[in-house]
Amino acid sequence: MKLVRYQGENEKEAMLKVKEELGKDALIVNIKTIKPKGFYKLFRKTSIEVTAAVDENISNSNEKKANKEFITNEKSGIIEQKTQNENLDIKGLEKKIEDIQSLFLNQEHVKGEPKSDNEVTSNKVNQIIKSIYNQLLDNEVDEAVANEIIQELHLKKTEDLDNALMVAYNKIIEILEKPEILDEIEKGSSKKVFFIGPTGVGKTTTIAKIASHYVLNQKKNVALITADTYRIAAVEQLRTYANILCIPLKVIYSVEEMEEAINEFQDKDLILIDTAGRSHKNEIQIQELGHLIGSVEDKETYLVLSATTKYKDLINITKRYNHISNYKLIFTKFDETSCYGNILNIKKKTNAKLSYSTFGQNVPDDIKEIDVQEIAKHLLGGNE
Ligand SMILES: Nc1nc2c(ncn2[C@@H]2O[C@H](COP(=O)(O)OP(=O)(O)OP(=O)(O)O)[C@@H](O)[C@H]2O)c(=O)[nH]1
Ligand SMILES: [Mg+2]
Repeated sequence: MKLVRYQGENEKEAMLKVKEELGKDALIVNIKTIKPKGFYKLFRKTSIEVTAAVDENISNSNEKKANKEFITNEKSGIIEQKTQNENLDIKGLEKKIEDIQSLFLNQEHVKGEPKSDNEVTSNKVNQIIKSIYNQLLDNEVDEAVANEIIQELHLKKTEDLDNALMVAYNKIIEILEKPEILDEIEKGSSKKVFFIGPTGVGKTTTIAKIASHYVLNQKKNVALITADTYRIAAVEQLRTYANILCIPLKVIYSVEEMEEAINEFQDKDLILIDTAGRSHKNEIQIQELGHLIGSVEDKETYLVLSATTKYKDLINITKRYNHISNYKLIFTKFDETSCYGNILNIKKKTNAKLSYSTFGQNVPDDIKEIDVQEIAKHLLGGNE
């Protein structure tokens, strides 16, 4: 009886290998989950290891399949096949193990080639760079941004994967910058905050979450204004939240009414202004919005985007809003995606500060300051 171990991304894949190589006579003796360890875990997914026992006589009768045994490498999770009649030359074996260790760096889905510098870089450094680059592309980081990140690795030329990951991690944190959210609101400061963005991204829900926080936790005087008069339901949606929180709501139809509403709320601590979702394809609507925002002095503006929107669309949306100066970015619907590349891409493209992330429909709980460390880790393969 001989014990052989196989690894796969999931149980099905590992079992398939057992079946293919050992046939139906193999007896499964153990199935375990292999969790990646150390900083390497940023890079590797959990895998499944199946240990199978097979009768050597039976397996030897199956010529091609049975004359193979498998050695696995804990670190790489890659399975190397070795024929039994190969002699156990120690040097050859050591070389093989080295090869296996470096193999994990050659990911299966090579999407593109990272730009390399002109200087001679060792093979190992190149492998590390390539694997980080591919990891970033897997998370939908734009090629130009991924190249900027790995540029740092070319400079550092580190042959240590942990170090390389730290360098990439720090570079991502540097690009994402420290987020800025509505912080302490001074009493009576009548801070005016606009929420703009495409239809259905979660502007009104986000306003409700922020209003709830300041009313319930910070005991501030909050007022709401809505310029979203395109849909009756939109006004009613905000009125419902205003009623629950016992705060005033003004519906405005023009720039003049906006001025009046702001005057009326000048004793408030915080005035949150909802706007109608604008299609980025409708330039006139967006110009009107710009006009409305321009009519209010001393305001903050948040462009609300969904983390689930395609990169191309996000680029077009932000292009449309680029005449609205100094906005910060809120990303909604984090709960509906596991690809965070666009957060980095859009941060880089707009150079706007990041602020909140929302991750569900629950008011007021599903909102927090965007966690840049979490995003950086995720982009490098952690938390998968
Ligand atoms: N899964 C998820 N859904 C969200 C989140 N934020 C908002 N939503 C949902 O998205 C839908 C649209 O939300 P709204 O707040 O009405 O979006 P809006 O941007 O105000 O939409 P318009 O006013 O039509 O432009 C609602 O069903 C919300 O419950 C979030 O973080 N995650
Ligand atoms: Mg709305």
